[in-house]
Amino acid sequence: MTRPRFISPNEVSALRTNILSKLTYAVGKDPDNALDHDWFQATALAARDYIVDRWMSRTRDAYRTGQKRVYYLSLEFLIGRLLIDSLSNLGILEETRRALADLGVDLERIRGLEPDAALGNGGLGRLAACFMESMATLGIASHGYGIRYEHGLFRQVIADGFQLEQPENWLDFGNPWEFERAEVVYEIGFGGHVAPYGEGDPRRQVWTPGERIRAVAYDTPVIGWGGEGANTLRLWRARPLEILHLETFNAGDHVGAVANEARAESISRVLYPADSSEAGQELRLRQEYFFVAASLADLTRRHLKQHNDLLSLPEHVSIQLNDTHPAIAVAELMRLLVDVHGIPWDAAWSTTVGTLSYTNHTLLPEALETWPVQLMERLLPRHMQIIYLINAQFLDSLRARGETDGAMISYVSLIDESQGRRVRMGNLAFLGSHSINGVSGLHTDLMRKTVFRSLHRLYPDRINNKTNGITFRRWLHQANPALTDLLVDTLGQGVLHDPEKTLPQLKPYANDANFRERFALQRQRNKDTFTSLVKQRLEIDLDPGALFDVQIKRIHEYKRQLMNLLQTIALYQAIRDNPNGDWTPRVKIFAGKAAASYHQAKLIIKLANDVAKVVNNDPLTRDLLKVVFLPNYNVSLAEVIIPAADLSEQISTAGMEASGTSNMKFGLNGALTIGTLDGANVEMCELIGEEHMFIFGLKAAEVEERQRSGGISSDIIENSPRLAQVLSGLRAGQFSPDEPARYNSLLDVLTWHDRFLVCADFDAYWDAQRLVETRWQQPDKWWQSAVINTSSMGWFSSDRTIREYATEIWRAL
Ligand code: 26V
Repeated sequence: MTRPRFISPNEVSALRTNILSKLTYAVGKDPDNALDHDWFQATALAARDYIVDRWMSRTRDAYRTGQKRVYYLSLEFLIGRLLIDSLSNLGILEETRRALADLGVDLERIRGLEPDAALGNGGLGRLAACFMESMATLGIASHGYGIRYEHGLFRQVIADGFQLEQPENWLDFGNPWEFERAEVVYEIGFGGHVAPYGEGDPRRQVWTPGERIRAVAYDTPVIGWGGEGANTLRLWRARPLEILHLETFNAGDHVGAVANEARAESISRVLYPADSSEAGQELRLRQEYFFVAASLADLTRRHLKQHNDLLSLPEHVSIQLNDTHPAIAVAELMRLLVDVHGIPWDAAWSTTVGTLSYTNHTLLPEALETWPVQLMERLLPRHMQIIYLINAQFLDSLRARGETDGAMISYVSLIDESQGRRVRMGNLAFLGSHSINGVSGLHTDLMRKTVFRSLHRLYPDRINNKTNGITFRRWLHQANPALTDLLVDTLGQGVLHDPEKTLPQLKPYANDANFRERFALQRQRNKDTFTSLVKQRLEIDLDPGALFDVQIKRIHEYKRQLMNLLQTIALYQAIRDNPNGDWTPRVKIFAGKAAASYHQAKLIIKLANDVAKVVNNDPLTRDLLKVVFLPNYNVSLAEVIIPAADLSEQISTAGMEASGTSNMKFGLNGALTIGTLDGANVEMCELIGEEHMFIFGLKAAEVEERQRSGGISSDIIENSPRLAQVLSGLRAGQFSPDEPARYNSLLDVLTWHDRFLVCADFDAYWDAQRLVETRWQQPDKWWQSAVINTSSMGWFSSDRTIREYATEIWRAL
């Protein structure tokens, strides 16, 4: 297949020379002694040179044209590996492969040596990474701002079926993609005291922090598709003002002399490995303020250099807050405008609101951020004052409008008085932004009706929807070259450049038996690759002809991996009861990490491993059912699993998954979805057609209705013999003979506090799974649906999502 070319003709030999020269002069190795890792470094550095040329010319253009700038503030960027991404976007992947082959090096072998940049927990962080790539592709002048965590998301090790967390040391061998900017440094303050500025508006104050640290910039260029656009991901590292306290050292206290350093650096030491637990820890708040303060200082400096007036900020700058994690930006921007630059309060407020916009990613009450007022007062005394001022102004305006409903007023207040006094970061982000968006149609609708219902009534134009998307460059071109080749063969190169327009043209091929066969063949190759990976990592033999049924995502009760496992047990019991029945051979594949402190989620991982142990060793079911839990789920593993999946499990309790993005990745790669009408599944269903998916279960409105009755499931269990049998097997220790009571807590929750309605949806899920089998047994129909899935996914390109942000929120295109 011919791939687009973006660089000069003699590229293979030029690349070979460049790689060799990097190996010699940058890595310091002789080709004869170079290890694979050295070759990886040399190749990455050579690729980086090509990126840098474009990056610099893009950066110059952005200055010259005065293009509007977009800043994406996110505590997470789940980037994964960059080598293939960069080569592929530059259009030199095949050329590099050949250049390396000439040097006796296999690109496939060295690509696996790059550590994943796992600077995120899950969907929210991966979305930020997809967005960065799309913004570069669309030529939007943007910066991502975040933290350069020394340790990304923990490495998950499974020992005796339990999750253990180990530190992830992604920087151990250096990071060839980044540039340290030792000269781009800002001082960040904490604590201290606040005093009036002097005469004039008392709302202007002077903050004297009691503690200061430094934020140092590290830049990673992000190259867009076609190598045209390139933007910057600027991550901050925390450093002490003074590394070594010489007096202390000289006095003989050698450890105390570097205490400063340890305290400052702890801020960028590690990514918070939870995606929904009670926030409230001081270090997390320090992280949030640290990166927001550094980013705002940096972007206002850049703005002033070009426009020398901060009142024009909204005209030239858009700042997108990725969830409430950077919401302190509302108070920090006010502080910069009012205290530092002397701008009158009201003008500062409209500048702030005109510049900021906020994306909400969850409605789960336990994941909505609030901070204790006391902690805020201690760590960020000036910001707390500003928050009080914003609140007072807001509540006064409500009273002036004649609002008298006390319950409503206390609900929209920035201060939650119900459980100790806490600052509601969601309300702060809402008031300080001109746009508040959800990430799927259903989610946005629920935002208007639930968490933000009162604020929505007060500001009916602010909430809007931007359904998530994924970058096809990573999730199709790189992850699934076999399918990509087939699509290019069939539809031409246009499918690479403009899949939104071109992919729908694939639809008629669903009825072409010859095409379906080719489509099934690429899947089979991916399944073979995955089968060898499982054999190599877990010593489990899979039948590559079986139906590969996959659920990979963070482990969370609302995502209902437990419901999937209970089904697996039900199926196992049913096969055992009738081993000669007409069963469809299946492999149930799971992967995902649980927050270290999330007990129930960790127990679900243990259950998956316990079930696997029993099922995989039962000679009666051996050829029909296998269960696999792959340790250490990350972006790179997803890139191997998704192209090999036949069935995608998207089975969250309706109304709880804001969007989901793996649902889109699976659909694009031609897997069929079994799922609830939740998040972006709803839009997928509209575009793909319900007949090509397996939709089941309670709808969001029904969930809400049923939850009001309290989550007692004993009657449901009584009326479902299949579920009852599963639960009594578990209760009797069928999967934990060494500790029969191991799952009692899970069972009790299911029976008496089934908040996620696992029991209520169990039978409907069983029936949907039987329809899956019926379809699988008719390959023509299965592959017809698979092709229709792929052909319908063009709209879910993150280019579409970013175009919507750019035109409707940022006004940057
Ligand atoms: C919350 C917290 C709170 C405690 C400290 C650490 C932490 C880290 C992350 C979060 C945010 C969780 C929200 C989230 O990840 N939402 C996911 O966003 C995806 C992209 O929009 C979306 O597809 C998923 O449905 C949604 O769950």
